[in-house]
Amino acid sequence: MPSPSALKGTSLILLLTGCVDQKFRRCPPLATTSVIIVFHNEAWSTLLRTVYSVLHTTPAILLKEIILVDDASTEEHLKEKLEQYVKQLQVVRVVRQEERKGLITARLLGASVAQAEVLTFLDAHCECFHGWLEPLLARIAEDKTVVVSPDIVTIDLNTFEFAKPVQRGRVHSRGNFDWSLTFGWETLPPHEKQRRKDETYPIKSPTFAGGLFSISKSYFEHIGTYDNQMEIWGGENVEMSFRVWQCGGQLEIIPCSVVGHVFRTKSPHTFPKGTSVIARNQVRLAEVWMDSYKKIFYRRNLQAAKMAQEKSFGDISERLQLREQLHCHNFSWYLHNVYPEMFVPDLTPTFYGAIKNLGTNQCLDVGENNRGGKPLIMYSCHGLGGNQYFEYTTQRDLRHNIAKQLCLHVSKGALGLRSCHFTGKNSQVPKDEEWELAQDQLIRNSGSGTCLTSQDKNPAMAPCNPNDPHQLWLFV
Ligand code: LR7
Ligand code: MN
Repeated sequence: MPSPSALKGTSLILLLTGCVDQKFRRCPPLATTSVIIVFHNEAWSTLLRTVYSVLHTTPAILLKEIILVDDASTEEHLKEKLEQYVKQLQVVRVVRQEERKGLITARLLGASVAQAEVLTFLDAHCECFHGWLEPLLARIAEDKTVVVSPDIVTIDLNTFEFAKPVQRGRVHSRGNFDWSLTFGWETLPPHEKQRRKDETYPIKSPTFAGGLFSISKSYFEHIGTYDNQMEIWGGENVEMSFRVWQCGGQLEIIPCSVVGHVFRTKSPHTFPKGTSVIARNQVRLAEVWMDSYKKIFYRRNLQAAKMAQEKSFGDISERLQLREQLHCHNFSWYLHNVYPEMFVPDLTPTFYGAIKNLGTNQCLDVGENNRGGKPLIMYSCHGLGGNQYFEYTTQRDLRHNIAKQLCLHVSKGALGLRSCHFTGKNSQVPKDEEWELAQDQLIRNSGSGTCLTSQDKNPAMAPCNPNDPHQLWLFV
């Protein structure tokens, strides 16, 4: 039988002291919850570890049931054997999605049969820590328009250990997104630190990871559950984040609730229709929630742009109707009020795309995994955006900004890539990050007065010479 480390009396170190002192009302008791765990071909040990950790850490009075939703797994151990095994656990049952459609419709199936007042979703490779549930339910009891996530701790992929508190530190994170619509984590901005009266206080979060959360069942229905035409994996967490905020709800991380999750380095799932379903899910969310800001996303994902143009992302009329019915705010409201720290690139940059060199017919390219600091390269123009995507902005910097905002600069005569100095508020473009794009097709750096060239198949800086074709560039 799996033995969750939470039971070994390891330590309460994972919990903040203020959390240990918290009391929760017994009369009337908090609402009960249905825990919904969706899975596709999950390993027996991790799935059961998740189930047992819920059983061992949740007061029986609060736990209505655990619903395991099988998204058409093919592994033998997840069939009859699993069903027989969980019978002895009484409050656990298995429901099956016959056709492999992904985690979104699987969660919807689980929610549709759930009987408790609050739904709690978990991934199938989690471990709940002592006292994880009460703070989530207590917050919903205060305000049922709040969608709450636990503080998610990493379970090591190889050893299956909880990350040590030292590694975790006392630094809290919140969820964000970038303009390729990828979810990420960031540290709290100063105003959020000030707003919180003590360390047990909920953290407001612009987006949520989406796998581990509790929500009032009636609020889940009110706010439009999920987009049931999203398939397999991806995008639904960003969709729900925008929707909850724009339509009057809130997303919070509750630091006193701790749940471990096994973070994997790559996706273990098959995608029966290919991975383009991720872009399709993202286009659906961009079309419904992002207004004209969707253009910023499309410039960064040409596959998505193509789907949007060809209208091959399915029917979204029901979702648009929902936005109408709930009188939701627009995306600009979300950016200003929920995530004012977000840098919004030009809606219409002066130039954008790949930068092609007329001497070599190759394109300027940031190379693999360049998050600033690595040298740029010249590479065959592939027309896919990605590492060859640049924007020449209204403030005259040259950005590679699919995820992070990275700027071309010249220091000590050399071309480089680094985090942009211009971030919107109270900031300016330094001369070494400023570029002049003149009629003569030269790309001139304002600080050094030198021009971008392709030298021995590498991008470099040189004294400007409009007669050298290696110094002539074109946005394509
Ligand atoms: O086709 C599928 N069918 C499924 O049932 C694909 C997946 N699944 C199940 C899978 O077995 C798992 O239980 O869905 C769950 C999530 O899939 P993972 O664990 O492979 O992906 P992930 O941990 O990267 O997922 C994160 O992003 C997803 C985007 O669609 C979902 O929102 C996940 O819920 C989310 N996980 C978390 O938020 C946990 C915290 C990690 C972070 C960040
Ligand atoms: Mn997961």
